[in-house]
Amino acid sequence: MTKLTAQELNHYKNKGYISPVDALTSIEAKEIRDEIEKIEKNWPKALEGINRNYVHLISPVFNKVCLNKNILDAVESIIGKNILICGTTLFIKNPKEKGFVSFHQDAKYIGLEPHNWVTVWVAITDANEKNGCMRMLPGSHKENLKHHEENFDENNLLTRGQTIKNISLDKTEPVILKAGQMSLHHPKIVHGSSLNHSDDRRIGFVIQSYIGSNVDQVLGKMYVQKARGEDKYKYHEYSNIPTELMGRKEVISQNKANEELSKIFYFKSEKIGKY
Ligand SMILES: O=C(O)CCC(=O)C(=O)O
Repeated sequence: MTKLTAQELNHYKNKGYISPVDALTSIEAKEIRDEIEKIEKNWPKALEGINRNYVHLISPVFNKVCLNKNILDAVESIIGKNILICGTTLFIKNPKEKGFVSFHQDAKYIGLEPHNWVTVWVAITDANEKNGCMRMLPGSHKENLKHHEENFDENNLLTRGQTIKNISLDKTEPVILKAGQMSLHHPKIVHGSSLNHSDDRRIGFVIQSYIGSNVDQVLGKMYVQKARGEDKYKYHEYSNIPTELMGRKEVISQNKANEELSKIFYFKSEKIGKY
């Protein structure tokens, strides 16, 4: 059991995130990296743009991560025992590229209400200050949703380049993880990440997010999968479970889900971004 300890849970409640928590073994993390690199080699566009989302629908290996017991035990400590998986995203920063993530709050544009949900960031490679790990502004989850400027910067890995301005870096805390460890963060915590200055990739497999079955999608439609417990609310449509890497059925499911996701991401947006 890796249920969060009382101390870890207090950290989450006070600061809005908890890390590091053990999730996968380093061998399992390497298997995920291999799966990513196999897809990139054989289907070069398959993880690009909007396709970096709902990746658990195209690969049984990714899907298995979402059902990992260590992860679900920790998630259960935060949102309770009725857990749905409602999305995954790969956040990859390659060396020498200029990718960054501006400071933002996840709850701003995602339409998941109430905020009984949590995002799990699983490190597939080590994540540290050199390669642009996430940084959290502790306690910011207790504040309201903030104004975000929509900059659509082409190196910003967020959909609209949504940015909360004037966050002082020295008030933020780095989320340093070894490959296989995870962090869990609150829908309203202010967080972001900077450039990768290392010689290797920085890869996060992000379950975005685990939601309690009482959480509805108020801006559109999301496809879910049951992770644990009961879904007595039945707010969402269920996705197919992948049985084959990049099979026809799998790709159709991902495309359908991403088409709906795009409508949520760009709800009332003046422009459509890269993702
Ligand atoms: O991977 C990153 O650097 C940022 C990811 C992020 O913003 C998130 O998981 O909510």
